[in-house]
Amino acid sequence: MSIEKQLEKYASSLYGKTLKELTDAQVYTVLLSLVKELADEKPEITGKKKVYYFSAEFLIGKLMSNNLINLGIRKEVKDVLDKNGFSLAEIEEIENEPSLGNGGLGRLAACFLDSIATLNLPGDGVGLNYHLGLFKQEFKDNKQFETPNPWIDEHSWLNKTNKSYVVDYKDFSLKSELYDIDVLGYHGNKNKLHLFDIATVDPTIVHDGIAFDKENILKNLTLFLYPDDSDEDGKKLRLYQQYFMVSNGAQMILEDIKARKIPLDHLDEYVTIQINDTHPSLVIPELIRLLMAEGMLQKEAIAVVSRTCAYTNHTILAEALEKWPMHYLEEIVPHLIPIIEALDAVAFERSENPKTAIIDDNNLVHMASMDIHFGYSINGVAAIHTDILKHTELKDFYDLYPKKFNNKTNGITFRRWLLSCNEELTAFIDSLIGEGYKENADELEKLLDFVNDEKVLNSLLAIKKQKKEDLVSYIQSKEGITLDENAIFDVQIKRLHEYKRQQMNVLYIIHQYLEIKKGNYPAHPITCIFGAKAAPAYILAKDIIHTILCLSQLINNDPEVSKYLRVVMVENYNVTYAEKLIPASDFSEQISLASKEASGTGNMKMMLNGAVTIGTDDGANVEIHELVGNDNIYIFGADSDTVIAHYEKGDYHPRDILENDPAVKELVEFIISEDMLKIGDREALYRLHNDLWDKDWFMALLDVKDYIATKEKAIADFSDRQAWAKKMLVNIAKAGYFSSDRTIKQYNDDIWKLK
Ligand code: CRA
Repeated sequence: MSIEKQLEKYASSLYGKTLKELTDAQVYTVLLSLVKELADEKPEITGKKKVYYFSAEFLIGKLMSNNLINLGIRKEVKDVLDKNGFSLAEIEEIENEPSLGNGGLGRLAACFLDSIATLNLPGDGVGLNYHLGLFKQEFKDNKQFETPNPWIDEHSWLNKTNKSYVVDYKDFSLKSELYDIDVLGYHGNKNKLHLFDIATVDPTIVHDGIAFDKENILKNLTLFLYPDDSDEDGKKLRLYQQYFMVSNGAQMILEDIKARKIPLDHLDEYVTIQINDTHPSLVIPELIRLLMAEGMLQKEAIAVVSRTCAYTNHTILAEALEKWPMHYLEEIVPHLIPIIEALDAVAFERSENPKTAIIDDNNLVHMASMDIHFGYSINGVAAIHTDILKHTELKDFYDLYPKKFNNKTNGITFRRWLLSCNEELTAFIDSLIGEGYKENADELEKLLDFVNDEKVLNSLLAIKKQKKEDLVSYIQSKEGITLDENAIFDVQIKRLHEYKRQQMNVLYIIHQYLEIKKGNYPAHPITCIFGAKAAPAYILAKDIIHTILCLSQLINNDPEVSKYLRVVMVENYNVTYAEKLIPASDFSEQISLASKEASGTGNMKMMLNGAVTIGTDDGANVEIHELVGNDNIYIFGADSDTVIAHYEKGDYHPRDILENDPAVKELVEFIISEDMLKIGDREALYRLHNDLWDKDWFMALLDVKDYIATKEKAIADFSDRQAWAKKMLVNIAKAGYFSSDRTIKQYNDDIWKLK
């Protein structure tokens, strides 16, 4: 049956109408039903061994466009809809975005599932079905407020299964429900994303933004992703969630293994569990416990699990490496404690070094330590990050287990971050080098043949302009702010964190503003675009958002300045917004303090869409730098060795810089100037200002002058349009390395060894 006939069939069975007579929302539902039916018919990927990617986050984004691409029917569907008076783009807007992740880590998990299925490897995701996801961000009085994001409709991609397990806590047991989402690879073969849930969860307990009773586990367990963990109850809820996820996942795996009549002591020949950061680490003691309940000796269970689990570290920020107080475990999962104590004893036998202990002197249980002792692989997510883990952060572990450590530089799925979000660029690349790069991303290098082809370069510029125009109208409709597509679009989009240094970009904007006021205009008009959510309890991050929004108000309303400089922070930055912003970016802001950004993946997405990076030698920027060479990237700032030495010596004092450098001081003082205090909240502005004087933990003032000078150079270079287009082309051509297909192939070759 043709796509058109099948759509008509659903239009008739669901609504008793013809396609033409439907509303947009009904067309969406009809399309969803069809795609789910087609996905259902696709074969599940099978094989002897399977990887289970355990992750507290899967930031999958809207799925319609990607599923259409991966089923190979997007063009046909678009034509049928056109013919019937609908626009596929508008229909796709209707889908709610599931916000099941905070940022890079969750989005990476989603890209990985896409690539695992595309490479035809058996591999499923295991996570939680948060009903309200991550909070939705709203701006009021230039400040962030949080509200729930209910994304689950009557019609969604979730398929309820009949699987269910009992998860025991100290004082009660919970019965799980399992929802699956089909994960289609580029050729349509499929794996599953398993999202566990409970029936009793109750969104009506949420009030005043995202407040709720944190002790009512029956009602709140799967309400939110990472609810406010600034107080005791929030932390405990997180532990309840983590254990729920891993116990369900482990039970599901063992059920399958037993059904296949595989002896449990051979588990590792059939299963690998990839532990995505420390949130799923309790799977180690839980799996040991379950194997022992099946009659296995503890020693043997520890050995089998150690051959089954592998751990990925995503950060060196100490506060993000989870440590659970023993008394929480006593209160919530006491049955794991004897196992964790046994693991601690084994670790102690291997090394008496207190730095590699699982249970420390303060009775905190270190999740990463458990993963490293009892996992068979430990990987970082970019070359520099893995190096820092080996030689600094996890040095004592590396000395103990040098062979376990390996690097897997992150990647992104080109299906979403090029084919789906930038059809124009995709079609143009197809016309130049054919479609082989869609299977083998390295073929993008063929674009280098055109590096001196004026016509090709002009077309690249024209496509960028088109995507900027699209973004201008999107921002106009969403934010009510008018932008000019002829300005440079200078884009910093990522979670708000001091280490990512949005505050340094703020100082750049202040510099530019003051220069314009003095009559020194930039070589080209520039528009600084931000997108970022701050954790609800992260006060300084919220102060930075406030400062950006105040600057935006001040600058955009000043006709003299706004000719040259505009500032916009988009509300509720999410995957959908990223898909609009990335194709329209000229400058890719990747300005973390060197050594602090494990990898970054936005940097890869922007490069692939022809943005040029302004960045520090940090995370995957280092590898981008190596690939594109000095002429096609703007690198600045202190390197990671210098930064690490500052931390070790404790010799960085922002006050010294401010007292000796009036130019830098002028920028910081502007935060509490009359102009700003008129618009903003005195307390918030002073808090950021004072932090920059007294602490500046992520050393924005160390790099700010170099940053400003580098950006000025980039702005001047931008005016030579042909030369700039060459940089764009080289960036696109060299982006192939960052395909998550490459990353997943490496995970499989080195760690999972499936097929
Ligand atoms: N915040 C890192 O900081 C990295 C992603 C994915 C992060 C990023 O640099 O690209 O992971 N770390 O590897 C993290 O979440 C808990 O640690 C991130 O998303």
